[in-house]
Amino acid sequence: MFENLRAQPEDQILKLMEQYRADQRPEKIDLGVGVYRNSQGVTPVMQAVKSAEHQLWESQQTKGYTGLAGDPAFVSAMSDLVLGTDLAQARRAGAATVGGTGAIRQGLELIRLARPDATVHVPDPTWPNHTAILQAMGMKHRTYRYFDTETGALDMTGMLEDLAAVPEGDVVLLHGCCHNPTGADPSAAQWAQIAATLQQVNAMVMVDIAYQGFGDGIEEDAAATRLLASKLPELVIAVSCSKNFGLYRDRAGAVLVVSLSARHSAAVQGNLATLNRLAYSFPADHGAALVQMILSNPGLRGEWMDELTAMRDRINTLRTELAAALQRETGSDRFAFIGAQRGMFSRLGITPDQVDTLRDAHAVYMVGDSRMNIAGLSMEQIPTLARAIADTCD
Ligand code: PLP
Ligand code: TYF
Repeated sequence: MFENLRAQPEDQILKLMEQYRADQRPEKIDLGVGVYRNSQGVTPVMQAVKSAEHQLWESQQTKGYTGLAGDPAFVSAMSDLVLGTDLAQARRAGAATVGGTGAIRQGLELIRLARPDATVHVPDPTWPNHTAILQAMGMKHRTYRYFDTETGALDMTGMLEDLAAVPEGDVVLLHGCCHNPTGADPSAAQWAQIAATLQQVNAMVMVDIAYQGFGDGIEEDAAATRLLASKLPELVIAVSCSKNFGLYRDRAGAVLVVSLSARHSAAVQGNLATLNRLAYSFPADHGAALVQMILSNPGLRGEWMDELTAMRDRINTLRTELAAALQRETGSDRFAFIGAQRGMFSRLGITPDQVDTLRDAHAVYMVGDSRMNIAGLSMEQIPTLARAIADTCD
């Protein structure tokens, strides 16, 4: 029967990761997969995570099953981290998932159960997995304008026009902060306009938030999601702990749902538990347990916040320095947006051929759409990178 299988399209980001590993040139620079690296090029286990693991090893009495929605204490801690404490608890539901990707999948499954015919509107561009998952699920989807490739900034006019035309009951997917792949986020004032438009059209909104704490801070990066939760009757949120807790392979994440009333929340909660059961019964708990311990222990939480701040500061310093180096090398402000944007990613705005040249001639690896993972850089690599980019773009 397996002769019937067709080859699946590869994930371009993960393919690039393999290519980079195989490259023997010592000067190679990896701006591909979205993984944070410190100044030594290492993706570290955070100290707060190490401490929590130590404590967990000492205190954990059982590895017996949690619940279908995972440990409620983890979900509640994540809910407060993302939504704050103002929103009524009775309107909240949620489940632990297998990473942020699992949260996206379960959130979309929930939406499909509630409204099988809805079209999901995603930003152009978006994280390629969004479209791949929607495609695999057979859900209708289309894009809304988001990014101005000329200026490297948000296309606010286009975005608002497209969102205003979303049919009632359709789904709009937004990146809560640190947009992947562009690094272009709406300002607070723009988020207010977006929220007002979504209210008007009565769309079902889903927020994907995978980089809380990587932009301007834990509270700042959650502001847009909290605004939407305060204005809209319903909201689905897919949260990842991969980046901000450095738990990539432990697969910690949560799907959070805000609904109109306690009655709706109970129905949502039951459906989320069933969706987990149908996919993998119980979600993984090790990473979730660490996150729950860190968030509920003031000492660990403080340590985690400090480490996260250092990561954010490093990325933002790299942004400033790279923008300045590119200004010097090119004698233009063409790449100034890199300094102003937030999160791991920016799109350089060069052609696929130029991306190939950077890889072949300069051992610089970035995704084909010219997305760079700024967090993959070291300060020492900036002059070389800026020269290679200036060379290639001449
Ligand atoms: N959403 C976005 C926009 C991402 O970039 C990622 C990638 O890490 C995720 C969700 C989910 O990541 P994970 O499944 O590793 O938690
Ligand atoms: O966009 C990125 O690079 C990260 C990591 O299938 C990632 O979000 C990339 C591809 C993928 C899963 C995670």
